[in-house]
Amino acid sequence: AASQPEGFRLLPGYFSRTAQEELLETLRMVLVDAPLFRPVMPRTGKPFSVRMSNCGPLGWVSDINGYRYQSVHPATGNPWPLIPNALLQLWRDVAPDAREPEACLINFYETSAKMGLHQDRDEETFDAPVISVSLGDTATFRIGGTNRKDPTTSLRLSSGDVAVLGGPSRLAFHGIDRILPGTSTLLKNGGRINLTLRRVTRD
Ligand code: MD5
Ligand code: FE
Repeated sequence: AASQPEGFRLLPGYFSRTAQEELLETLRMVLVDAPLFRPVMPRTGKPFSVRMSNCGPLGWVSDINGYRYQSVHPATGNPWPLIPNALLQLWRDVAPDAREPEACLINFYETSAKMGLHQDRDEETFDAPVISVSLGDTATFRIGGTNRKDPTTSLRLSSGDVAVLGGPSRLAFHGIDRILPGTSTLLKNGGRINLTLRRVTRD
């Protein structure tokens, strides 16, 4: 669509049902090591409606002091688990020329959770794309331009879909308006998992 920024690519059904189940099983092990935590907004301390964790050398966290990438889990103090091989393979397939991803943010949405319109700009470099994987219930995703006031378009992200945000779309405003309950049988208790692979440093 006209208001969808250049460089945005949706790859519907990239992961088969079997591949989704295998990835989910691997993620469950990751989340034993690095449990979901509920971040809070800087300054206000207002809790996010999503819970999060990470894998990779760096993980994104938000607390009263700000947003940042750090090498350890905020609650356990342990290094984040390794990024699962299936996700490294995805990155190499979709972004073969980019440096390896350093962070994989794991977002868990209950049916009532959402994510307001924002840009991802806590990374040192925006050269690499952000690559997103959706698992579980379908989400209504909104994406605009690089200015908050730019017009937005809404599209659905379903289980197994991959979204690639490269080029100008790397700094596009985006958010999750709602989760559509009962749209997937992948997660027994419903809800949605989103994985975002990112390059963080310039080294
Ligand atoms: C999600 N996650 O589905 C959303 C959207 C986040 C986040 O926004 O920061 O964890 S995934 C699609 C996405 C991810 C990162 C950047 C952009 C889109 N983008 O630049 O448009 O949990
Ligand atoms: Fe984002």
